[in-house]
Amino acid sequence: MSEQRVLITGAAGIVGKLMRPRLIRTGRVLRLLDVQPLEPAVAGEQVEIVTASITDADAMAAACRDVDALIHLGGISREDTWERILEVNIDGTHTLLEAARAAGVPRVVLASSNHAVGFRRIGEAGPDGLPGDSAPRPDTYYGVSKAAIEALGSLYHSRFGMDVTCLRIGSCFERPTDPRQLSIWLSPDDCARLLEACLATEKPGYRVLWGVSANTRAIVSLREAEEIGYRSLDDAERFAADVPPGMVPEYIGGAFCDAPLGQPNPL
Ligand code: 15L
Repeated sequence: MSEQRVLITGAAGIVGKLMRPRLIRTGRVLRLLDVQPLEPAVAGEQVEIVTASITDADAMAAACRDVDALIHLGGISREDTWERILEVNIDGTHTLLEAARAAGVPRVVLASSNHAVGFRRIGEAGPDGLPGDSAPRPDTYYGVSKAAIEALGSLYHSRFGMDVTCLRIGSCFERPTDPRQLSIWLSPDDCARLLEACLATEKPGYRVLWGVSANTRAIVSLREAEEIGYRSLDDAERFAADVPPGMVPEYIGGAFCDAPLGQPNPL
């Protein structure tokens, strides 16, 4: 059987770094791409390193060559000026999807975010939690860009038959650090499980789903993720005693909902 080549953008970012060791598989080559420098491959690691911006069309055309699946984690990961969000997150994703389409990449996973629906009230959907594909209610320009990324994915699926799964990622860090994250934490191991499900499921079509762990204090639905075979094995609750007490916010986006619009967020 031939090797599977998976292109991961944003590989030097928080989630990208957490995924690198977790997505290594026999028979799989990870093509890791970022504007920032990446650690070179260590012995036995089937890894190709590409230093490039997703806004560079020629570089993306080269990066998408011979790729079986694309995991797009790249871009600005928090609030910034409208110009920067537009250029990097929206235009950059368009440039990348165009390159993927031209190269015939059949399967794409797009990192969306809880901030695409940040102004949805916690609990508004009742005990089953907010569905994975609820209509966008962005909390920032960053959140708008995630809604736009989901829309671009939908367009590329409908026009070109590309399989596109958009993940509304909660808080993907080593551990939750505030009360809101106890509800929307995505453990790194669960993130890798979810990505493996996205890579393995047959004919996913176009989907939008939540990327969170099976947290005791869940506020969003795992139904759509479970439909593609995701099974969470983690729960933020085991860290609850270490999380400083505080108010659970009114909205899913938490502090993003109050952050000054269009101002680079230092967090
Ligand atoms: C995100 O979308 C950000 O990329 C990440 O840095 C966190 O802020 C996360 O959301 C969150 O809401 O915790």
